Order: sequence, then structure tokens, then C-alpha cells
Amino acid sequence: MAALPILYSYRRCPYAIRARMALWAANIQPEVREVSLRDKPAHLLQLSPKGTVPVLQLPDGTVLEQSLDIIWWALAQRDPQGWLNKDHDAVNCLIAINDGDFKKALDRYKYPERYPEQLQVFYRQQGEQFLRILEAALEQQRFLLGDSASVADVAIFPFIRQFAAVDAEWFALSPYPKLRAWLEVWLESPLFGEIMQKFPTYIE
Ligand SMILES: N[C@@H](CCC(=O)N[C@@H](CS)C(=O)NCC(=O)O)C(=O)O
Repeated sequence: MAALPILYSYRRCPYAIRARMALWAANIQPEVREVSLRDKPAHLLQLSPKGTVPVLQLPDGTVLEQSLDIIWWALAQRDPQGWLNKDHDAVNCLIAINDGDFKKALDRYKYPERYPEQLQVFYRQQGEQFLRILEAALEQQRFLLGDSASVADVAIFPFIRQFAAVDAEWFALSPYPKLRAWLEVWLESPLFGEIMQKFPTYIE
């Protein structure tokens, strides 16, 4: 039997979620090694000393240590849903805002006690700048870059999930109805259900 790729993962990590979404969509089911972020396996650190997840090791030894690299690699193998069929620059541009300014605001909104320079609501308002961009896009079309999903949707949705969960009551009443509906589509998707299954913590 051919060796499976090995995925070091953390169930709730938004970067790991997006990587698993692409792998599962491409019908690549790796050996998932769920890590404890407080006690990372030595093999993970050996493959990728930076110590973040997700990290994918291919059977030929190649190591992909960024979630986006894993996504591009997985969909290059197979892309049955056509997630690659959108303008690459537009995809990268949205993801760059997500992974940059939005993620920064999200961390501060989620853990305001670690960033006492400002009130939590300030960080939320910073994050809302991105929510407004997404809402405007979704007023025009079903997904962020058109009427079908793309890598941008998959790469961004786990972060919106986190943002929404910080204060679910606020999010439910916030002026982003299209974004709420879009988030719901992803949360209810069978694919998300599959990739959120629980794996036992990997012990070396
Ligand atoms: N740029 C990386 C970021 C991955 C990342 O930051 N993952 C977090 C978990 S969500 C992590 O592993 N943090 C290390 C730690 O908490 O020790 C990617 O896209 O894969």
C-alpha cells in the first residue's frame, strides 16, 4: 500500500481548517496527526522548525509548511469543485488582507486582555473593515469572487468563523446578512463536517 501524506494539524486552527478543506476536496485523505500546540511532536519540529501547523509531508519527503502551499498543491492534484477557476490576483489579494490586517484585528478582538492599549470594540471595528468588503462582494454574487466558490472563500471562511464566534449575539445582529448566509453555507457543508471530525492527539 502506498504511504499516505502526513498532515500535522490542529482541529480548530483556521489555517489547518483551510488546508484540510482543500485536501478533502481533492480527495486526498492524509494521515492526520492532531497535535497539542503546547507539546509539539519532535518530528513536526524536525520537518518544520517554525513550529506552526498545518504541515504536510508528502510520501517523497517534500514538506509543505504553509497552509496556502498545501491548498495550491492539493488542488493542483485534483480540483473537482473548480476552486482554482478564478483570477489568481484577485484571490491572492483578498487572502492577503485576510491573513494580514484582518487576522491582526481578529487576534486583538479575540484576546483583548493581551492588547490593553485599546478597547475590544476598537479591534472589532478594525476587523469590520474587511467584513464590509466581503459583504459588498456578496451583495453582487453568491461567493466572494463569483457565483461559484474559489480558494478565496475556502481560505477566508475559517477566520470569519472565528470572528463571528467571539460575540455570536453581536454577529447575529450585525449589518452583514450576506456574510452570515455565506458563513452558514460553509458551516453546514458536508465537507466542513468531515474535516472537523475529531482525531486523537498524536503521541510519538
Ligand atoms: N502562516 C502559517 C500560519 C499557521 C499558524 O499560525 N498556525 C497556528 C495555529 S492556528 C500555530 O501553529 N501556532 C503555533 C503555536 O501556537 O505554537 C500557515 O498559513 O500555515
